[in-house]
Amino acid sequence: SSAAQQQRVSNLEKAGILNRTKICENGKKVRKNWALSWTVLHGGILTFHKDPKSTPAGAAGKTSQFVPEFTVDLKGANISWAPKEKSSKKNVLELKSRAGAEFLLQYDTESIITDWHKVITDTIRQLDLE
Ligand code: I3S
Repeated sequence: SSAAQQQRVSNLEKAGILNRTKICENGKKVRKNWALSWTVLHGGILTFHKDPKSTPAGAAGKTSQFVPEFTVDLKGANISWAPKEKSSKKNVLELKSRAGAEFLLQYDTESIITDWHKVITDTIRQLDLE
């Protein structure tokens, strides 16, 4: 992969709050557990941080929101709008990793989820060129 391509991937960065759940792990369905999560895209890796409410430290209102819970390597991943049967929520994206994990990403404000869709799509495309 060229330095120029790596540069283009590292320029694709974003962070914000998303509603997300894992739905599949190693190709096996897992129970949904929707949670609002601090979500960071950096260097072609998407990181979902822990729901602060899910930990004792979080209940105390402190730093657990910065503890990573899941990371997804976007190299070879796939993102699309989720079909209706995947969720009753609106504005749902489906992210599938090459390693066989699947996540749903959701946010009621359309512009927010649309921006994530675009930056994740652009990142996957750049990584495909490497
Ligand atoms: O795909 P499902 O099973 O209908 O997903 C719903 C469940 O995870 C539900 O929790 P329970 O497993 O306790 O029933 C959640 O509360 C719902 O939010 C899930 O569906 P949506 O349509 O919101 O993705």
